[in-house]
Amino acid sequence: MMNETVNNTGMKRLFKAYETLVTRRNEKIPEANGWYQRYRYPVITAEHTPVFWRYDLDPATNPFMMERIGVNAAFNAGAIRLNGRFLLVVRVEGHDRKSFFAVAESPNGIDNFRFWDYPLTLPETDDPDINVYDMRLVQHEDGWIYGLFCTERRDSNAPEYDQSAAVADCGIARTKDLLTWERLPDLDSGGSQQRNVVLHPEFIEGRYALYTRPQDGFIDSGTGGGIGWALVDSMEQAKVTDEKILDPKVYHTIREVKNGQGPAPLKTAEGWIHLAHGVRNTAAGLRYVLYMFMSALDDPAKVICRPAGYFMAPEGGERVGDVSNVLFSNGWIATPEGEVFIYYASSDTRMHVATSTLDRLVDYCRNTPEDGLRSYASVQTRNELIARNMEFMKAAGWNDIGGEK
Ligand code: M1P
Repeated sequence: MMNETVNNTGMKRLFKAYETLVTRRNEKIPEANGWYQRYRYPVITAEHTPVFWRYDLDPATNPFMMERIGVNAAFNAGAIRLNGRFLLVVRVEGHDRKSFFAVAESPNGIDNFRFWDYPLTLPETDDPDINVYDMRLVQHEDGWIYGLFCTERRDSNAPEYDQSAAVADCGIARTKDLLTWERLPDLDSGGSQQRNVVLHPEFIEGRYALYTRPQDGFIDSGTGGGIGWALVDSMEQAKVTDEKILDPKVYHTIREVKNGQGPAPLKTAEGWIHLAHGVRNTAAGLRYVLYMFMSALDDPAKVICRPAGYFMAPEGGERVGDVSNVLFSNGWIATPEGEVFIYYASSDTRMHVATSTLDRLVDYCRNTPEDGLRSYASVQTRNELIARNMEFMKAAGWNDIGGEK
């Protein structure tokens, strides 16, 4: 009786704390650069997973009110807007290191995200996945919503003593409602490993188009790498026969080690805008940042604008987590009004949102200078801006500190 009272009180406290967390209003943090606005609070964390996913609520079987199945992190979410609802397919990772997918829904896209009662039941293939993660959701013009994700299995060629060698492939599933999923065969990519494979939302020359990321090893991209492009005849037996790199890794840039397409690109009147992640090495380990580029409307594989450097990099608390110094995005949503919700994860731990508009992102892609790839060229590019501004300030009668005379 004593135990039961303590337990019920404790459980009520847990539920109350949970409600306070998931109903907390988010607040914009003003950004100076005009590209986007960050928000004060992460939109989804491990603590946003329902209490009843983690605790046995029955005092008879859980007299000490202990957590039974812990959740370690909630990150790298795919995103889609369906019937006006903002839906994320979140990568939830248990204490057992296994990731699984779960849908979280919000009425406004910036706060009040709640998970659906059960995680997503993803069917297996004949060769069961050991771990699945990082789903990209695409409403394709064929009428299906596709979820492309990484499926990871132990490398069967590795010697027994090596229990970390893995193989990454692209898993494919489709749905109409995010509730019932049909699993299709994994992408046949002819022997190379694949992560960060993304389906383009429209047919190209009557075929399905994939952004790929061929790599030699599980972590290192080796001779592979770069964002690739492949046309496939069917998603039911998807097979890469011809792949070209549309956005390569480049020495001394934010994507010199590897890169990967983020979510599927957004269509605008001026071209397809892409969000991607770029990885460089540092003495403190790999650093993942987000960058953008634009490709031609009539040929999404032809890059027409390459703004230099990063669009978003980890800041403040975003810098720290299970894999520190990482920003990663595999989901964004554009509304019919042209607002863009960029969902990004920090340090493989939690989800955030930043908001922008299609107009701003197009302007960013069109007018941010390209990387000159040398310090000298960077100075020249900056000097051109300074010189134009000097002329402007002179003509406008501004003094040299920018104040009006
Ligand atoms: O740990 C950072 C990221 O590493 C991988 O991304 P990539 O294949 O580009 O290196 C993925 O495991 C991703 O989930 C993770 O966030």
